[in-house]
Amino acid sequence: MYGDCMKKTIVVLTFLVIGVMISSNISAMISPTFEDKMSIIRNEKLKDFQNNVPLIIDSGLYHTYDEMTELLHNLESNNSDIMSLTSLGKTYEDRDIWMVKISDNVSNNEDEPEVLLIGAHHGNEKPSYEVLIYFIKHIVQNYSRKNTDNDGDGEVNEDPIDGMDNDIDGLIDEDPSEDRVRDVTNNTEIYIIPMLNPDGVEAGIRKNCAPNYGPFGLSKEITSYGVDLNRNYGYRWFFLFIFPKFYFLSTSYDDESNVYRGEKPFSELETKAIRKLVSEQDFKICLSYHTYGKLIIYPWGYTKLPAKDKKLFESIGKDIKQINNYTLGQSVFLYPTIGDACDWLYGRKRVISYTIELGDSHAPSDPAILEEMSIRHVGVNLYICEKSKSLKIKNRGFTPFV
Ligand SMILES: [Ca+2]
Ligand SMILES: [Ca+2]
Ligand SMILES: [Ca+2]
Ligand SMILES: [Ca+2]
Ligand SMILES: [Zn+2]
Repeated sequence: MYGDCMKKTIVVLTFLVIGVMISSNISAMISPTFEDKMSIIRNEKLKDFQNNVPLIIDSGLYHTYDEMTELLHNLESNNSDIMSLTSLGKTYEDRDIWMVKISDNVSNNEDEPEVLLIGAHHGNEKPSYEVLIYFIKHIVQNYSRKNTDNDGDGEVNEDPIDGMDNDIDGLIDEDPSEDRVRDVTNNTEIYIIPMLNPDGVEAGIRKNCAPNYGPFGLSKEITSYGVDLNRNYGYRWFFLFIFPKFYFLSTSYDDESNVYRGEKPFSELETKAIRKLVSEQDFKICLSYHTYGKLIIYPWGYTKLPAKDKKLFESIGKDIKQINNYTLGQSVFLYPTIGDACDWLYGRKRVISYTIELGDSHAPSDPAILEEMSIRHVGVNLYICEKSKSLKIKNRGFTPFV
């Protein structure tokens, strides 16, 4: 009797195990889950962090710092009614950190919702500044242009950049709207820092180029160069000491690491510049552009706990996803980090902040891929500007990190 019962149990269990294996395999084959996608990108990126070789690319496709500087000056002088260009300060290698402001009455600080767009925290992530340069050009080129039938089908602005085929002709976003550009420019204030880390861009490296004096700045000699600027923001800084294993490989206090976070919060000129700007302005939404992985990720990055505004992050995130077709989720599930811009912006001031991980590589060499990515994110940027107008969220009072 006992043996029979055992046999039956084993048979049932075997079928159960096989069933579970088959069904989970099938579901993995049908649609890779969020976690599957994340784990593939995670493994690639964590390996990438170990790689300190500068990124060398053919000239022409991507702007150099000097080319961008010249372009922005030209755009400003030809469009000074809606565009201003200011330096947020110098980097270690004496380059200006340029900030573009776009709005009507651009020299006034009007009572309009403010949006912040940042590129190139990491100097080897080329498209992260190109999409923003493209966006600036799109705005100034379309602002005073009359509504145009871009695709010559007799209708005007029938298919704006929103990821949808609005007029059901089989083409997507083929007739961008000049009115939309005007509306956003007239009714919001857009602050764009296309290249936060110009020293890193010129060197083709992730970090900036400032010297380090040991992990905590205690050495008299230079021990290495560069800080990962997107680990240098002052939020939950001490968690690295409390939970070192949780952040292993993605946030480091080893100054030679590619994800070295700096000797203390805001030790770097570039992050200091952002802190000052954010303390003076009242941003509603921020997009921080990076490469790669085709992701839209939002706080928290330091904990698996959900943010208070998780529902809002998800709902705005889904609208962004509609436009760029990226994967949406909480950033900790890519990998846990401390001191990234979005955790700090949201944690300190409740700015609704997303990291956009563009594309499949740090520097695609196909201009068509870059162009498509840029157009998509013109749509994303316009959308978050529009969204900022109806966003009823009270910013927290600014508390600088102590
Ligand atoms: Ca048009
Ligand atoms: Ca048309
Ligand atoms: Ca269409
Ligand atoms: Ca469309
Ligand atoms: Zn990055």
